[in-house]
Amino acid sequence: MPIDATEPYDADNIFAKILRGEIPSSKVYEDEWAYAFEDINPQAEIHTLVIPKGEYVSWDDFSMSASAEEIAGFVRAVGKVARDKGLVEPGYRLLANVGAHGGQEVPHFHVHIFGGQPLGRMIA
Ligand code: D5M
Repeated sequence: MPIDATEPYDADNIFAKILRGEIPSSKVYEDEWAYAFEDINPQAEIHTLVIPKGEYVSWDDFSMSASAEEIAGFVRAVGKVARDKGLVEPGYRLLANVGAHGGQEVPHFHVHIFGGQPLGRMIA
């Protein structure tokens, strides 16, 4: 079920539980600002999720409420994950679904990294 991007943060959402180590995930990267893990239902050869460690429901919440330091740290982490996976050449795609029309299902802000194959013009 898509979420309402303006809803309050739910500390029991599945990505909050992953961050707390309460449920398992295939971790690929972690630093002070971000945690990255493999998507459980991959839509491309490489499909990795990057989430901020702070409690933000959506891109709207993150971009409007996070500090400049958190935003910079998170953006740098997304770039690092893509580099570490060798995706810069031949390229990759970033996606953030926001709210109901965006098809966002997990109410903790996340960026999808897709790669490992030509992605065409599909929108995930
Ligand atoms: O994308 C939410 C994404 O989160 C979707 O691609 C599946 C993925 N997902 C859901 N539960 C898990 C767990 N437990 N591990 C890894 N990946 C998960 P959205 O942008 O909200 O539609």
